[in-house]
Amino acid sequence: MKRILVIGALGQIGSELTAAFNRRYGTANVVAADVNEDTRRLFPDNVFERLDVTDAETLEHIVLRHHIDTIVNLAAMLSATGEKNPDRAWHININGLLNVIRLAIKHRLDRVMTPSSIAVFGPQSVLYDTPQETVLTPNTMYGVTKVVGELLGDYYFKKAGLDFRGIRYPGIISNRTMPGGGTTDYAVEIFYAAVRDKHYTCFLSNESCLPMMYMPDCIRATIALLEADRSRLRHRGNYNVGAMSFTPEILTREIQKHIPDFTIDYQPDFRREIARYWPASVDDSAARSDWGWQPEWTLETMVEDMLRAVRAKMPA
Ligand code: VAH
Repeated sequence: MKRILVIGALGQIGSELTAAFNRRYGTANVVAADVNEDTRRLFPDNVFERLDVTDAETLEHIVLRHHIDTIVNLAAMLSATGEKNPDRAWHININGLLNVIRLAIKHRLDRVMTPSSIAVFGPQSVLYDTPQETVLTPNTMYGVTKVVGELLGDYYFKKAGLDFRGIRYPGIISNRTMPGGGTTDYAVEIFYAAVRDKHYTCFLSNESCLPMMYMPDCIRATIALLEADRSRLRHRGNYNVGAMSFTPEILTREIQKHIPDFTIDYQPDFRREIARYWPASVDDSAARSDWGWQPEWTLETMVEDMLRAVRAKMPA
């Protein structure tokens, strides 16, 4: 693994993963690509390529021009936005991924990584301490595309020897790049509202318990799996990883330890139904045994660090 192409380098995870790759592998070995030109501004020292992941021809030119041997494909339309435009979610999430897979096989790339998500689970899944193996009947197009992505990775691993890796990310909380179009985005928005307004109107209900992870843990898990010894991996694109689980009510009480007069009210929308059939917690024992996963951030330390970072970003 020497030359990494990050597709979706401007996104919530992509922007921080690209920075982490630069620190770990050197900017000369990391090509940042995104459908949005702004990436260039974020990573002035990286080679930047404007790329729509559904454009196979441009993707192939980039892979060949920069001698790419590893692709981390983060391009996806997330759960909430995907429900408003399911056809486009399928097109980006599946046809984009197939372009990456076909190119990786054609040019014998070293490995491909693309996220899965807890969105693969649904009404028939075990939703508490959700196991690695359970019924996957997602109730969003985003979740459907993530199940298909996992199956495609497994299929091409068996049929073509493609080294395909992925993590079922929980909700990711971060303070650099705002998330977009996700159901778990409330857990980021709430910090800005708490600092700015001391009040937040939540689009989920107070008992929507979801697994979450702070971005530093997300980056560490992603790099650990990307670098893991191939022979130790019993799964391909579908490792469960956990760190913490909470409801908006629990998160509110933790924020109130720092902002005592912070208040929340609830005006649930369609995203409550999406969250209803996502796990409250996951069993990540496979990730812990296969590639040494171990979270470092807790609800308490995450809230403290998020408030510190958001306060530093907000005008006094
Ligand atoms: C979403 N943040 O809300 C994403 C994630 C676990 C959910 O995949 O759609």
